[in-house]
Amino acid sequence: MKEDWKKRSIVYQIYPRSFKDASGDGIGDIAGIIEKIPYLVDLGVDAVWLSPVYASPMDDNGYDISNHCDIHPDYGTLSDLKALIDALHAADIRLIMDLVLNHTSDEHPWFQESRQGKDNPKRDYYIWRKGKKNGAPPNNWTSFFTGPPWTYDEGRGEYYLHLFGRKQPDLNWENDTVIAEIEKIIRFWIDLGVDGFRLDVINLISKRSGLPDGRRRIGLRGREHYLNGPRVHEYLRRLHRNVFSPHGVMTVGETTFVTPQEALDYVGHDRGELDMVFHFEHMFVDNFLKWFLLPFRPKKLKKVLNRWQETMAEKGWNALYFENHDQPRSVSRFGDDRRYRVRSAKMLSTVLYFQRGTPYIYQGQEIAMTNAGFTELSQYRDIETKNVYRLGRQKLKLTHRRMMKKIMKMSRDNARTPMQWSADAHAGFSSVEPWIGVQENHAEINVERQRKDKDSVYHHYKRIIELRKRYDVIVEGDYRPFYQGHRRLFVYTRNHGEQTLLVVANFCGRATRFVLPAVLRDKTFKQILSNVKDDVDVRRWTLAPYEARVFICHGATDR
Ligand code: ISL
Repeated sequence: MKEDWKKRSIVYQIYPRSFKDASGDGIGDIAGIIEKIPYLVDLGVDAVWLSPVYASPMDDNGYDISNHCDIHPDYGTLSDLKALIDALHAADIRLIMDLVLNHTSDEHPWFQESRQGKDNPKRDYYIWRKGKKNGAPPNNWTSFFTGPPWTYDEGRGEYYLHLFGRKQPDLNWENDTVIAEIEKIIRFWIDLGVDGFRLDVINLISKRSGLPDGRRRIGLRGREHYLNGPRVHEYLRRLHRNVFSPHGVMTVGETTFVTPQEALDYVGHDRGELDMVFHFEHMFVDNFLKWFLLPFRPKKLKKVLNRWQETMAEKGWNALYFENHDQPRSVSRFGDDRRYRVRSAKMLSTVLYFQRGTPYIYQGQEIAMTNAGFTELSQYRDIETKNVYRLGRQKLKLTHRRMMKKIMKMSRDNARTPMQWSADAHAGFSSVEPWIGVQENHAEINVERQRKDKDSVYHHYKRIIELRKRYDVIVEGDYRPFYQGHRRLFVYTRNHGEQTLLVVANFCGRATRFVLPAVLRDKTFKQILSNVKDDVDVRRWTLAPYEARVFICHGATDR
């Protein structure tokens, strides 16, 4: 990756439905985002990744697009979006749009035409197949949102493929005209002034020809035929050559189930494809196939993160994240959201954001918002959550209690509750009842309160962002892990020229002893960040529960 800003930027993800409602209808909107730009400036972020605001029937909260070049009226208009771009740019913040290119909504005009069949010029825009002789779907695959990924269309008399919901038909990238249309859409947004794209499930766009049956017994059956499919790299190189690279826009691909080695095929400096990818390996350390819960073991998380650091090293670039709109809140998941909410949230951000890569912060993470805590199914809005409940109850015959336990831990709605701006009614998010419940803990956990409190999680995030801007070693330095086999300590150094940075963290609720590794003993460290008050002797000390400290080697010069 050549362009420096992509490596140096701190990106803040906004899930527009839940960020800020300015219009007073209970749904967040673009005007609300504009209102909060001073907040983003105060936090110190350099770019915003905006989850979809396009026209959509909202079956999957906008990840089902019915017009890529228009805005959903819930959020505003195209001119509101232009105003957002201008206002962000005036504040020196870049805008990264979320683009869903694997599928569209079934309400997209392309699909409406495509389903008319034979003589329609768009008949091959999607993946249509005849059913089997007995009328069964064309193959045995399963969809990400449970059930078969095939729906029969009466009018056309064929099945269409949808790896996600029934209302999210997959586009046919084998059709050159589809790619040309996609390029047009990308150019449209570049011309409007956006600076980059987050590409939704981009490693699923190429399906093996013949769409053969899958072999897996459980989980996503058929995935070997479309994960990192046969032509995916060819397609991405084409987009890179034709639209991304001529404009220097940033690209971050969402690539599910990739290993670090496979990720290098997307982000390797010599590949000409993407700048970085979101991988999922660390999102699977406390579960099997998401819904089978496993106890969280910090060592497993550490192992995954270390492996990504070491494999990317000089060859690629990492996207650093613990949260997004699809994942539970990190403090509830990897920290302790009861006894040590503040300290463990600070520890998590410390461990993650001093690594090599571009940091992504998901709205609310910077104040350590917790999981939703919804106990009734009726409180949930998410399509995946509802489908999984149905599958668990009907097919697997699990009890209501058992399903609710899984959902309370893993539902995507955990991260989609309204942003907690203040202790006011509806958490200061809206003047009316929001589309999804506000958490009761907003009285205690909110932006207004944390901005006033120098010891808050918010101020810890601010400090991390300042440090990343001040010390080159945090962006450029290479990564070296220590204590790799330890169950609780997370320790690493970053090195760049004369600068050495040391991160020491205790990933658990018990005190833990640390001794400085021998190779670092000749250095003189000074502390630059911590989540506890007292001073320590860096050579050896006992860390309190969830304690985390960052040191820099003397002689390191400010940039
Ligand atoms: O959320 C998930 C659980 O881990 C995934 O199965 C998720 O659906 C997958 O990572 C793809 O996510 C992206 O595409 C989906 C959309 O629902 C998600 O919100 C989006 O981030 C379909 O467009």
